[in-house]
Amino acid sequence: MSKSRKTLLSTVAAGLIAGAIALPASALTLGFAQVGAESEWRTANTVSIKEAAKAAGITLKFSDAQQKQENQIKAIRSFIAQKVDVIAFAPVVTTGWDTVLMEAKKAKIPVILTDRSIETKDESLYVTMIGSDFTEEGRKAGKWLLENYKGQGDVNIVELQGTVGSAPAIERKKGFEEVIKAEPRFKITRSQTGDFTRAKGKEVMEAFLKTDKNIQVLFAHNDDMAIGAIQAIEAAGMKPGKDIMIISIDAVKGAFEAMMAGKLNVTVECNPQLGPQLMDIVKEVKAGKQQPKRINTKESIFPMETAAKEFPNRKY
Ligand code: GYE
Repeated sequence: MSKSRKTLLSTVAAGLIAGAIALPASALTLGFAQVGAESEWRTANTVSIKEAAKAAGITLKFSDAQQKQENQIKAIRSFIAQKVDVIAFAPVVTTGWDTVLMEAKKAKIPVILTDRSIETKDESLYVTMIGSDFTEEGRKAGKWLLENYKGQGDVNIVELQGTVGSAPAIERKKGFEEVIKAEPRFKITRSQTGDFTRAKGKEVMEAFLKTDKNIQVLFAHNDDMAIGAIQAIEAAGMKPGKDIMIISIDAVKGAFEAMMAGKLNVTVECNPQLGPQLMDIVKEVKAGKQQPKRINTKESIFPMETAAKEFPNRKY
């Protein structure tokens, strides 16, 4: 081999090695289709996902569906077209996902569900689901009520449901009803959706109070609706937390403030900080590691009396 040829070859080889060293391990891209920004919980969830992706060195393509399934489906299709490594999403409702998830499967892009579950006959359409046990949250709310309600006679309960057809609305209702049916004097007299927002919670509570003020308990599927309802109760000249006992779910800071003001009686914790766990799973899935079909988050319950002590420790 001529000397110049040799030099050329070794230069090329050195260049290749240097190139390989200089190239960063190609970053994973995650497409995340979020439900929206309907509540304090959701905002904390979004922050957790964005921060965790950054910390994990994962490139995040984030889309906000404004609580509409059609927008989430569009976002998932666009993630498929962009050939992301993994798709994750918090399904706004439980049904209607099979077609788009088949498309992801055909494109060989693994899908992870976060926060909310789906109903499907084909479990192979997603790898795993990370989130809370909403039925258990509903049960905790019901048990707290039965153990802490002191009045005599019939107990009329009004219910503010979450988004129609969403896993947390369906399952929280189910868990709560399962427990209270043990004591027939506890009855849900009115139940309507407040779509997990403060504005709707207020509006629906106003309507409830207009038709019938004989209400002893409010069960709200999230804190934001409870906070909206508190305004409606005050506007009707009643004392929230006293004239009407209020039970809600999430345990966001706004709920702690309401409890410290004596206006909310109890909140059941639902942890929105799913980001770090999701990023770990994204990496493991790409590395081919098997995942359990369901990963539950750990949660607690906070009555009013514990609010001032717990408040400084709250992260969302
Ligand atoms: O409770 C509510 C939010 O899916 C657990 O969605 C989530 C729920 C949460 O809008 O505040």
